Amino acid sequence: MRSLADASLYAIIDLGYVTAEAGPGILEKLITGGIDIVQLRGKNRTLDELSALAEKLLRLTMSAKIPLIANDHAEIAQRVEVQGVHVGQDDDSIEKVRAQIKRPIVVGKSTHSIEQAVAAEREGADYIGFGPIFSTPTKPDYSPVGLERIREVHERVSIPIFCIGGIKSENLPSVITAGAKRVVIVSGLLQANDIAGYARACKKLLRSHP
Ligand code: 3NM
Repeated sequence: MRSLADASLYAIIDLGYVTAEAGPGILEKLITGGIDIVQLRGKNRTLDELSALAEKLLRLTMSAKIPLIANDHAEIAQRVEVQGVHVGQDDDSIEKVRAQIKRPIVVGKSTHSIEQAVAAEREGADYIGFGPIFSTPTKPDYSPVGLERIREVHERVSIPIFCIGGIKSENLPSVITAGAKRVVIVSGLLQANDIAGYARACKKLLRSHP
């Protein structure tokens, strides 16, 4: 299984962009393009629906040896052997999620400021999302943190940091130049005409700036 330390490109199967039926086919393309880790995100979907899809996605991620992370719901990780759970600022604490799951799992947390990033590391997160870097329709109610904070968060936090929010292949070089080593790309990947090619191009940019 690929480790977080070796991961630079994080994709999300977001049911705001793709249907559950299309999810596995899209994941295959993302895997072909070389994504390192993937999350299942479906706001306002039932646990039954998300767990059934997680089961299907897990078959693909297991054979590709990359982690599958469930967004928001520790219950999915109780039903399906996903490798991790991602929580937001308003979700359950990391401690509560770990206590709920009887096996070692990865727990990631969304952070939207340097203070939240430092607090998430202290709270025991395995990685953080940091953003939104740019404004994004995928998470419309958040103001962007901006490129300027990227270097600072890397100085203050030592767990893996995945910059997120409005990142596309076009602006990825500016995000990397600002100090990012790892990114999450949602709509850019899911709406690409050639998903595998888009992922491959982003991976190449991330690799060329170790
Ligand atoms: N979380 P896109 S920004 C899911 O800042 C999510 O925590 C964010 O989608 C955060 O790549 C975001 O389409 C949306 O902009 C990312």
